[in-house]
Amino acid sequence: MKTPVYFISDIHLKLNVDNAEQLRREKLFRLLDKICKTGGTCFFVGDLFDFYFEYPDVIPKAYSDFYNKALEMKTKGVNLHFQTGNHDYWFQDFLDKKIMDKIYTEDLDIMIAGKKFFITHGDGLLSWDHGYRILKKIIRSKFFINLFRWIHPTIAYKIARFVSRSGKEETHQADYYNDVKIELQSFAKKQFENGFDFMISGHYHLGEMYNINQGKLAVLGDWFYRPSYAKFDGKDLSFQLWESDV
Ligand SMILES: [Mn+2]
Repeated sequence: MKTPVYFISDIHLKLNVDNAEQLRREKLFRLLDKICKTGGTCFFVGDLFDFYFEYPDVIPKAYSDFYNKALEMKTKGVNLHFQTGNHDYWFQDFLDKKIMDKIYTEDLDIMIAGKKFFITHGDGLLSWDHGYRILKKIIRSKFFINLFRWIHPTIAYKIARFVSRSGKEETHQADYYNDVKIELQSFAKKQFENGFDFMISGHYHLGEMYNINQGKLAVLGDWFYRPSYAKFDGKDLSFQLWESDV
């Protein structure tokens, strides 16, 4: 994988492009332009889209500016890697062949410039996520996807908007975030004991990096409250908040 590698996750590009969404995208595109200047790899660690469902002949049009930006990055020599999250694993050949250079649907164990990385979107990782892990198997099954594909796109996207809206209500107590932090850190500690140097996770929207023994765990931030990214320069991993004025 070409270095430097930039890790970004949980952008949740929306289906409804209002003013706030437009500003969020401009902020993201400013970072993507910056990445074009250094080259390397831009690695999206899941939930790039709030909802993505591709049909053999139909793609979601709400993301057309992102497709353009992605193609521009590729022509400037940036490689685009994408690990699917829980909001955007229903891709087909448009995302796979035209937009991204590489797509991963599973957790990734990879060497980059001599360092061992564990890269995961992170959904289903927590020890108490039993029910979710079963649901994840069902909604990612070929059977479920083929069934959903026969719903007219207008209706399918109406369902998606509804599910996405109802998901917004989900806010957690500080205790929850603390439990998540502890759980992720103990998971990472085991990975580091098993020879990994770095672990990258999205999904939990923490936007923080932790030093654990000799390893580093980056839990990336979402692009609503804590726009951020991690950067591997070929030697070390650093974490950056991406403020609006940068
Ligand atoms: Mn997620």
